[in-house]
Amino acid sequence: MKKLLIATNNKGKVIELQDLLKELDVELITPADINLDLDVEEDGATYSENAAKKALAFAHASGLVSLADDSGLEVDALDGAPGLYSARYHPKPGANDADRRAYMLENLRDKPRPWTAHFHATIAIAAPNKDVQIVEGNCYGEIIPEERGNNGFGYDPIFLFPELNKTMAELRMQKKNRLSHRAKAVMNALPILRKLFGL
Ligand code: ITT
Repeated sequence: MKKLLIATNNKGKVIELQDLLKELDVELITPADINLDLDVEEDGATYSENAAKKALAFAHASGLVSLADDSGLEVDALDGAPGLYSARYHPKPGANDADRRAYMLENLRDKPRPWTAHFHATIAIAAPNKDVQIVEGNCYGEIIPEERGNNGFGYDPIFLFPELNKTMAELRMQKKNRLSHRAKAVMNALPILRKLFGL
């Protein structure tokens, strides 16, 4: 059976990627499935560098074709921050998603609205004896000052799709998985994966 490792330690991403990749006729493996505990230092200057580094590290450690996602939220009023540093956007070590959302809102408080923003995802696919392949996706909306919804993860409760008047956290996963930055990146990744696996 053909196997693809979902090379992330973020549980929210794992759930979404399992759903987004389910139409592909391969067995989806998570790091937990193979007891792989790997923490890759994200010291690249770009999403692509970080995504490639993660995909390669997981591919080497597992011997499996590996798909990694490096993503972030870019807020125009914060000059594109936190961007590449979205997972680490808080001065306090050990901060969680809720702390990061509160910190973002604190930093935006005195800025004029709307606080336009977009999510970005870069996906890297690493396979033995092949160059790493990179694809991307974006999705556009705005940050709102109060949290809404319980679905998803990360910044979802404060990221609004104005045309739907719903936050990312108010959407069912199936809907998020039609609109999100990650969904768009996976759409671009599917032809590459089909070719790699000979499907
Ligand atoms: P891995 O590196 O193990 O994949 P990570 O959480 O460290 O997990 P990133 O370095 O790519 O992943 O950080 C991306 C951060 O951007 C993530 O932790 C969230 O804070 C935010 N983010 C990315 N996609 C998101 C989404 O769909 N919804 C909400 N927040 C998201």
